[in-house]
Amino acid sequence: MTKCRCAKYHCFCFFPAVSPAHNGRVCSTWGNYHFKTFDGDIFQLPTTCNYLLVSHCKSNYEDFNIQLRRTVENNQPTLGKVTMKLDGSVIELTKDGVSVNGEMANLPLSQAGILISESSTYIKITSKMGLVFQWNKDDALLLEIDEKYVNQTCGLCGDFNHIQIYDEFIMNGVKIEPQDFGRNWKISGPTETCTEPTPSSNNNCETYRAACEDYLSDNALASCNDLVPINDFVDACIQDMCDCDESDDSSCVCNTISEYSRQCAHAGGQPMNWRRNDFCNKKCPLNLEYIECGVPCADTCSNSDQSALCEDHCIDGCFCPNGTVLDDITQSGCIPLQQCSCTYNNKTFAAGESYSTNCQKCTCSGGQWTCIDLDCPGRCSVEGGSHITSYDGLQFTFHGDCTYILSQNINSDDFVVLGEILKCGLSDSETCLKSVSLIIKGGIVNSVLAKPPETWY
Ligand SMILES: [Ca+2]
Repeated sequence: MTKCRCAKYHCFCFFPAVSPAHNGRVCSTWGNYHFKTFDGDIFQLPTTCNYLLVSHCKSNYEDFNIQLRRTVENNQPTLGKVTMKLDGSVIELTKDGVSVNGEMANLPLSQAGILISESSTYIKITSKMGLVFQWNKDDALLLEIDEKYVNQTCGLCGDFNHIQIYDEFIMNGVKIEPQDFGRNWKISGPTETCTEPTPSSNNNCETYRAACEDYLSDNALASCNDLVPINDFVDACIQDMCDCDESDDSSCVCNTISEYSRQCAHAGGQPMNWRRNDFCNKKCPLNLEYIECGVPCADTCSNSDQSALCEDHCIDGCFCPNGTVLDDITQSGCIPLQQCSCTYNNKTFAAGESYSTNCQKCTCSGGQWTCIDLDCPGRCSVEGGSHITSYDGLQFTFHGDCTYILSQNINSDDFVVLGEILKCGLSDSETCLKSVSLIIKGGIVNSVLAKPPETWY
């Protein structure tokens, strides 16, 4: 998505960097028990058992190990629990929240090389080892790993050797069915009960092919069709419609089209809004809009240039309409930047309001303070012959025995104030300000014998 800001006669547009295609490093699972391996195979594994999604298995040290389990809620499969071991930390994700090493985490959280953040749509976990995990808090998760792990992974995401089918669904020349492939990566406790996959018995699924092809080659996804072939997603869509218990079959294909749209973004594409009011509609709070391809680093009142610096590819979620930013100060939804409030000393000021300090007056404009300098008298003092307070309020004691510059203009000879601080008692710690001289433009205009008082301002 391109964002433009326009002045009277010209516009300045931001083109968020589109990262190059990296589908080959992405493993995902979504909706009706669908999985896509790093190497691009798409298969279905309808089970609620615990599975190894991916681990770093061909090395002495296991950098990561991710397990997941589906549950069925309201007759729909969803991701119930994901457990990740990332370089020594244990992260558990459920719909109740995220825990790290057994403690519930407040997001965003950054520790031990792991950053966990949350947007309107996704919980995102980034590990400096080269792993990015995103979960849509519902049915879909997506994992992207660095090329350095090529041919070093095990689990339902496959071996990441960049060769489809081998050695996932053909091993040593023998064809392997998805449920047998899945069984290799099942990790379930001895006492647990979970449903096992059974091959689909429905034979009339092909009747849905035309509808699925239509959904996936919708005009809004036209730019994606060249980047991500629809064939495998058509097959997943057919399974979705075939298994659908809803009165309206089309409501069962939303997750697969969402996944196609995400894969398109990972391939460097920009899916347009394919959802309609009566088809896979998603609601957003306040006046945010659901957009298929929005800049993930959204501009806000307190940080209005984030999107221009964003290097991540677009994601789906709730975003502010063009020309507005998210009001993260008074939480009023999306507003034009010019209407943004500002904060100072934990107080909120509306656009146009101002505050003044001794030396400046600041006015809230577009979420930022615009300040002008005011004439402000500075004051320093020497008291009791040795107690000095600087212009900035620093107090110290100084026992001198000479003439000192008390203050002068650094860059010009506009003025110099000299003070003669001398011993005036029996001990070294008794000093008096004997005289003060004010020199303006190089000439002594006043020389004062300071007795009494022994105080000068
Ligand atoms: Ca492979």
